[in-house]
Amino acid sequence: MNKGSQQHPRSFPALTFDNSSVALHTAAGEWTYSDLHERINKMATGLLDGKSDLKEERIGVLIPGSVDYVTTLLGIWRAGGIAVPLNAEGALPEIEHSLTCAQVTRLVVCLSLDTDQIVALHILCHALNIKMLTVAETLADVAGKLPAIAPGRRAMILFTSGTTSKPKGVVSTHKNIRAQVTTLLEAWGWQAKDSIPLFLPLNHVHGIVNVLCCGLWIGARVAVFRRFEMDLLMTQVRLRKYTLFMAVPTIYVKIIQYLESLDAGRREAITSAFKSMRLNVSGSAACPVKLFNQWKAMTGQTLLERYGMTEIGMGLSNPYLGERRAGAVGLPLKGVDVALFDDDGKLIDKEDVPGEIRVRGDNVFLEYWNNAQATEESFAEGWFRTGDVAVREKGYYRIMGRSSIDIIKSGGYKLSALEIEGTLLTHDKIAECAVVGIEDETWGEAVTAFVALKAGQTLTLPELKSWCETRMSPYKIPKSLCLMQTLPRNAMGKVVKPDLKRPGILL
Ligand code: MLC
Ligand code: AMP
Repeated sequence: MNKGSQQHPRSFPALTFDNSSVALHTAAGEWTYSDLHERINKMATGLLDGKSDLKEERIGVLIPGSVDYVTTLLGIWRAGGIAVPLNAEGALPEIEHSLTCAQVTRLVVCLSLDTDQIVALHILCHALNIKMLTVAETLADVAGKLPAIAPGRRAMILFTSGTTSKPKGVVSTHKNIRAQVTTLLEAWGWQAKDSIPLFLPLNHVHGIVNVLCCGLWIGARVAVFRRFEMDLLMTQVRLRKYTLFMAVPTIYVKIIQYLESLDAGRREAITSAFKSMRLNVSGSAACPVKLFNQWKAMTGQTLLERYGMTEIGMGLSNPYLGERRAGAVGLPLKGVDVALFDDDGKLIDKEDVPGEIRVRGDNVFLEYWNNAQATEESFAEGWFRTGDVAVREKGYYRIMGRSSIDIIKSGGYKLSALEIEGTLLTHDKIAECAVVGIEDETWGEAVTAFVALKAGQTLTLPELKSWCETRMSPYKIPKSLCLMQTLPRNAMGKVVKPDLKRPGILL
């Protein structure tokens, strides 16, 4: 039978498989689809622990990329729980916020995390009355009966930064995830014979939906890395292990820098391997035209840029077959309604007129967890308001920016300036501060802190960075610090952030 045509009889995830084909390749070994199904079913049975259905219990997942991560995520789905994937490299206060906000009752962790982190997690879980588990101790000896899951049920909560200070929990249903996956399978011609590396963080849709779920749904081979490791990854690329490659622009920038550091022979072995792939995709942040052209010149691959968001999965994509236009994000994916609206909420039907991107469809999330007000505010007449501004030019959408200056995209991560400012303001020496994203070739935007100190105080960047280490994820830590007497404010007393974003401000 044709691999990929065989649907697993369970509802979601409908892994397609033939028993012997490899589903996951990891540093610890390979798992065929049948091994993986068995392991997931044992995990689901273990999580159920005699119950018939987890009934949307929130279960946290704090496991780096591995078979244990996949087993846990899909085990929770299969047992009727809501998976709450967390940033394995996150700072404790951030993990605490996610656990508390999502009302997590059990947390599955991996013992290979740093010992100090495990101890700190133990203390935190104890204080929050959360049971901490490992995969090994949860797996049942034999798989038992598992519940049938209706597609409208909640499956996952992912945390996303917004314009308020703390990240919100985005709730997706099984139906949402199915819609997000199936549209990509068709749009990008996924096949069971595909092979893809997965090195992106596993608490965001790019890694979870676009790579992992798409790969496992179609019956492809997914090579899971614990994190992005250039040498290891490039060795596998050189050995022509992959047909597909999906990454954020920063990763393409870093690969180009890496290739430029190699001698001609080693560089050629890797660039020709990229060339032989079926498809290279870029997304999660704007792909500069310069990068698009550099990648094409170096590897012969025309990057396919697409646009997405945690709340919608993917919305717009350049075509797999057809013109892939530099600097543009293409057209609405099948099954996804996309339209632009002006400031008065009127639909824009003309080309070349910018407006907010709004999205409708089965792909759009259900709600922000426990935050009816934020959910209500983010929809208008059934359309989800992305806060991104775009224009349609010769048929294709082009992203122009975001309606809020307080959202920063750094290396594909969406960050809230207000959240970072809130933490910085708890520093003893800081009187006032404003955080902005300054354009940066590697990161897209680099987190930059403008700070006015309390009288008589001094502060250096290394000092600030080390203070931030236990308080925020590494990628939120300011890359630059600019000390000012006072911050520029308007007549209303509000910091004039556009002034701080002016090119050359840091010189
Ligand atoms: C790491 N650092 C970052 C950073 N990532 N700083 C700013 N922004 C980032 N994104 C810090 C490190 O802590 C370190 O700090 C220094 O930068 C250099 O680290 P590195 O080792 O060179 O970076 P690395 O660990 O390799 O990480 C880079 C990366 C990672 C690009 C691989 O950021 C990444 O995986 N980004 C992808 C995020 C993602 O998946 N987003 C999708 C969201 S979903 P120091 O001080 O120690 O030197 C979404 C929807 C959609 O957006 O459309 O897909
Ligand atoms: P997140 O909330 O982490 O899912 O990030 C989603 C945001 O990433 C979107 O709202 C956009 O601002 C941005 N984004 C995703 N893809 C692109 C792209 N191709 N070009 C520009 N911005 C993008």
